[in-house]
Amino acid sequence: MNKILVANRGEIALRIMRTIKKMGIKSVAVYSEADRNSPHVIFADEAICLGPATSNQSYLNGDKILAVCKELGVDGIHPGYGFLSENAVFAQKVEDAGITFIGPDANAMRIMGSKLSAKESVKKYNVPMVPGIDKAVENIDLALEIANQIGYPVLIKASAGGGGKGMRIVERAEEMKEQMERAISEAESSFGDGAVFIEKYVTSPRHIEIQVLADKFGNTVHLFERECSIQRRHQKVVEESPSVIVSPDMRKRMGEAAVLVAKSCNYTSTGTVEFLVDDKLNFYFLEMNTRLQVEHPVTEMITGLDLVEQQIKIARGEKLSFTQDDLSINGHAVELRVYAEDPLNNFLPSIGKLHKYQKPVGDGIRIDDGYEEGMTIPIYYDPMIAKLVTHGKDRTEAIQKMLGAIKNYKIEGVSTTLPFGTFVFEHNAFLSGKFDTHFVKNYYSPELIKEKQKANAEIAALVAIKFWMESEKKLKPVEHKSTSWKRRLA
Ligand code: MV4
Repeated sequence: MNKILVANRGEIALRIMRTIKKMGIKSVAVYSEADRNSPHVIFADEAICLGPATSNQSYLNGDKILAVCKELGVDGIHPGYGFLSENAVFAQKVEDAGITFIGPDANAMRIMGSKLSAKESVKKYNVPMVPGIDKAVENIDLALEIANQIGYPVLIKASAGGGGKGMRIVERAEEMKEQMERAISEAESSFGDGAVFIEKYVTSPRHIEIQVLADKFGNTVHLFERECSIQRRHQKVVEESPSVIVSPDMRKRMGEAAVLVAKSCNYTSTGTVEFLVDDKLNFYFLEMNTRLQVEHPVTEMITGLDLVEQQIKIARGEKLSFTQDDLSINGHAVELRVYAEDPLNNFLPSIGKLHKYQKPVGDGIRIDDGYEEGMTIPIYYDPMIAKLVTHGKDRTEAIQKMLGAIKNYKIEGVSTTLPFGTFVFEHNAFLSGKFDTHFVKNYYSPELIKEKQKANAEIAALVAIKFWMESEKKLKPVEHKSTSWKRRLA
């Protein structure tokens, strides 16, 4: 592979190109009119404008991207995350054009892209799944029968769904009809696929996922877990590895289950197998994400591997150079997603110019970002500014480094989730490890940050007064002199 096009923008495009450069391969950036001056465009060896800012006219325009590849002699495409990364039709077109798609093949993407076909694929293996039905349900009577068998509450899920869309909790039989109809119509309008199924609702789960890596020779390993329970509205905010609740034995069992999920669809490249974990530490396979994920840096920090480098090596037909037994966890890593959102105002997007943008530096601090001081956060895309990742010898050290790094991260011009990060990393539930996917809903209110900012402002005022009084003392001799000087004049 001599030239790779990165079909993405922002921090992930830049992060992928850094590895491409490190491997001595040429990089091609594509960009929209809104991203003309972005770091990923400047960093690339070549860059082509795809069109107007809206994603449909730029980063989602697969045919235009393929035309660019032909023109520039590109032989590999890295899709990053989001945009075209999990589009099986695009992956197939790329392969048909004789270009290497740096990711799994279209067939694995198709199977895992539908939750029902994912369940079907995994069924033959001994992978625990949430009690429920693995077929599309349309009939209310059948739905009621299933719910009676597994017991309320149940959850109706869209097969094509993602991000909780089309998901409905049903507490009692009387609610079934209405919730089924809503779920089906929401699935229909959001995904063009009205297929829904029913599962037992796990009320306070943790979200723990396993990173897998598979080459084209049937070698599949896992790179341990990431704890991703701290999220709001299905948007992850904090991730860490390892998870405090996962014992070596549980890690081994979850890892083996994840490898089986990958093998069930002949998976290649990096992928993530998501599990729900209940309060008794039972884990259940949820779905598989067939892309490089946003939170992959925490896994890189604890394994020492470069996941993009691994993806490229696998794509060009190399065997994994290590086995499961060669892998181990080194220390602990935590990640905070820094969004241009206002945690004091319901996390509303806070678009605008980065008047000040100064990053913390230090041992064990990694920042993946795609902006520089003076740049404007465009309204057209995800409002994530950066990922702040810290690594320490243990969890306490990683968290301490994170709190210090947040303090030294100076962003002005837009509101960010940095103060929310401080809230999480200082919170007792987080520190003790006793939290689940309801953390934000259960513990967070903007008042808690406001009160703290007020207290900090009061401390700052007191410190200022103290300094003022001290400087007054020091000034006194000067005053005295000036008085005598005046007296002398007189
Ligand atoms: C669940 C669940 C409880 N029980 N399934 C949400 C998005 C989708 N990927 C899966 N999700 C869930 N599935 C059963 N049977 C709770 C959630 C869920 C959730 C999962 C992971 C991370 C955050 C979440 C927030 C709310 C609900």
